[in-house]
Amino acid sequence: MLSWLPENISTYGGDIDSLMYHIYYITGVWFFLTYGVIIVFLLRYRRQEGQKAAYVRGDSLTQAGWLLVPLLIVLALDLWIDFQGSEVWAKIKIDAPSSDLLVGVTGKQFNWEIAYPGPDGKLGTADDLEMENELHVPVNKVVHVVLRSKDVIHSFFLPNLRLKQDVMPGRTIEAWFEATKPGRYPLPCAELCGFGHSGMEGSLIVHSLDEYEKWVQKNWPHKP
Ligand SMILES: [Cu+2]
Repeated sequence: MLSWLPENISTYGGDIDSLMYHIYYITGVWFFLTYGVIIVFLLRYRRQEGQKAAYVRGDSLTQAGWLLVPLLIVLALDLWIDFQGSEVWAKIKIDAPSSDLLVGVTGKQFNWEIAYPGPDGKLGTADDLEMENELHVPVNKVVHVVLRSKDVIHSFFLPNLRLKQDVMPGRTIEAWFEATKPGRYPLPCAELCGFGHSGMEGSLIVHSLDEYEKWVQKNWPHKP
C-alpha cells in the first residue's frame, strides 16, 4: 500500500513515510472497524415484527463503556502518533545539520526564482547566479534553502524529498534537504496561488559530485 508515493530520495524521507504509514494504518483499521460495527448493528437491531425498540438512556457503566473505551484507545493511538511525530519534527526542523550549500528560492506568480550564492558563498551579492525554475544541487550534500515569496502564498514542494514548505511575502523561511540519488525531479507549487498555479513546474536536478562541479564551472567561469 501507499505505492502512489513517489520514490523517496531524501535522507529523512523514510521517517516521514513511516509516520504516514503509521497514521494510514491506524485510521484504516478504525475505518473498517467502525463501519463493520455499524453494518452489524444495522442488521442485528433492525426493525422486527412484534419487537418494541428499547429506550437506552446511556447512563449505565456498560453503556458508557461503548464511548469511553474507544475514546481511550483513540487517545492512546493519538499520543503514539504525536510522540513519533515530534521525534521526526525535531530531527528535521530543530536539529538541522550544518549546510554544505545555500540556495535561495523565491516564489512569484508564476515561477520559482532560484538564486545561487556564487563563489563568495553569500546570497544577495553581485556574484549571485539567478535562474528560473531550475534548482541544481549535488548529491549527498546538505542543502539549505532560503525561501521567500514576492506576491502570494506559494508552497515549495519537493515530493521525492518529502519536503513541503509554504512561502509567504514578508517572511524568510529556511528548510533543508539531502538528496541521495542523482536525477531530475519535479518541483511544483502546492498552494493554489492564481490562474497560473498549475503551470508552476520547476525542476530539481540532483547531480553527481563531478557533474555538479562541471555545472558550477560552466555557470561561474570566473570561479577561482
Ligand atoms: Cu501555486
